[in-house]
Amino acid sequence: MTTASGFREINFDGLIGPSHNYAGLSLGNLAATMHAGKISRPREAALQGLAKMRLMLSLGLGQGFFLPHERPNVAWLRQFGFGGSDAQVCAQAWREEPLLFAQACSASAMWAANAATVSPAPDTADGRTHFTVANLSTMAHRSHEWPETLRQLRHIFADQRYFAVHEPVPARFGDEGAANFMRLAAPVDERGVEIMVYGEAGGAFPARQSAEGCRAIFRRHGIESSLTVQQSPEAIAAGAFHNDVVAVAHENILFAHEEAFADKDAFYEALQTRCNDLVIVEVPASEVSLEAAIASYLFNSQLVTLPDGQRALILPMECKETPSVRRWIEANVGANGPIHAAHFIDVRESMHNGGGPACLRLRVLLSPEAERAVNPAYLLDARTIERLEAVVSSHWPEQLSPTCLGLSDSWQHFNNARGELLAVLEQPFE
Ligand code: SUG
Repeated sequence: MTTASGFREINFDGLIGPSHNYAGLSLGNLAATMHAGKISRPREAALQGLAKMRLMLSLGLGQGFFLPHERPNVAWLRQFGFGGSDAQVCAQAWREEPLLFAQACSASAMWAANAATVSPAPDTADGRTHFTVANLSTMAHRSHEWPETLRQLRHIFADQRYFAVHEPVPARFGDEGAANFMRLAAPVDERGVEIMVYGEAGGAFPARQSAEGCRAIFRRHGIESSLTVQQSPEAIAAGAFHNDVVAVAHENILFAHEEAFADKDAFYEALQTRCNDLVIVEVPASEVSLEAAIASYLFNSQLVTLPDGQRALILPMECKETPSVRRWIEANVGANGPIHAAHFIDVRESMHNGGGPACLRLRVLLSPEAERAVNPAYLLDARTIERLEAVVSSHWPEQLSPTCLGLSDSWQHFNNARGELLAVLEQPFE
């Protein structure tokens, strides 16, 4: 929705790249582990992502996109001592270090919620929108995304009167970007409370977000009203490798699972004192277990306000197919609010790697002036979506198995597909 002062949120989705595959690279991400070795469908994956973007546009919401990164990432492989031509680097890496090579091929930059943490202008000391690119240092296949993400963000949000794009925090301190960030503000164009959720190491699965990383970002962005909150170890153990698998915030609504936070009473109390008209929509474990929430990605939905002021959840299909989750939605989403409507979408190709609707997008709240300063090449209308669909339909592989990553035909296919994409987009991207 557009506020009285004209602020509105634009979602930037990662266009799913041609190398999308199920290599099982993310320990603690149960969907990805469960689908390891299966055959992926990159073309279908990208079309599903584009259909989501199309739905958002048709609902009257702002929509942008990020380009897929070049894969395999040969420059990264060279850092491991592989040399010669690009093809020689790839062949040697596949032969000698197949896991490393799979990590160099991952299309994981599609999950744009992990691109950066974004503090909207009303919250920051200098009144600009601040971005800190995520270092994603916990997972090898994601740790080499940041240089290209930084480049694209600086290209999109180049106007320093409105935007500041920061480099990642030091890699020793894991940071996974907006997946562990929430903001509560009513109205949205007034100063909000920014929340970052970190994990404590020691469980069976990695805790990807460090508390130091959260606090560093708040300092860099000049945030006055901030909270750093611990994710519950039970949630991480159950497969919530990011906070956005168990909670999401929008305007004055916190929508969260009962077991999302380590000390929810202290957290809710701190929120009550900082957020006007706070509404906590908590889903009790007795109605939806952590396991069902994580399998369905109920909380990885996009909670949005439509132009008529109604609030809607954009949910993955899996929520309809999980009986306890479907029952909760039927009983709690409706005209009496606070969440009025539910839209279900099919993003199964991404879901099988643990990425739901909210993972695929980075939210950026912008004033009208700041929106005009965004590089228009990365903003979508129906015509550009059609162009993207056409290039994906002609050039993205139909199927891919992780064992095919080592074929030189695959690398050529990925490169050609990306080249065709850049050729079809009218504006200069590189
Ligand atoms: O980092 N999956 C991603 C999913 C990211 C979801 N993002 C948010 N929750 N915001 C991850 O675990 C799987 C890739 C593989 O196994 O091949 C992967 O990276």
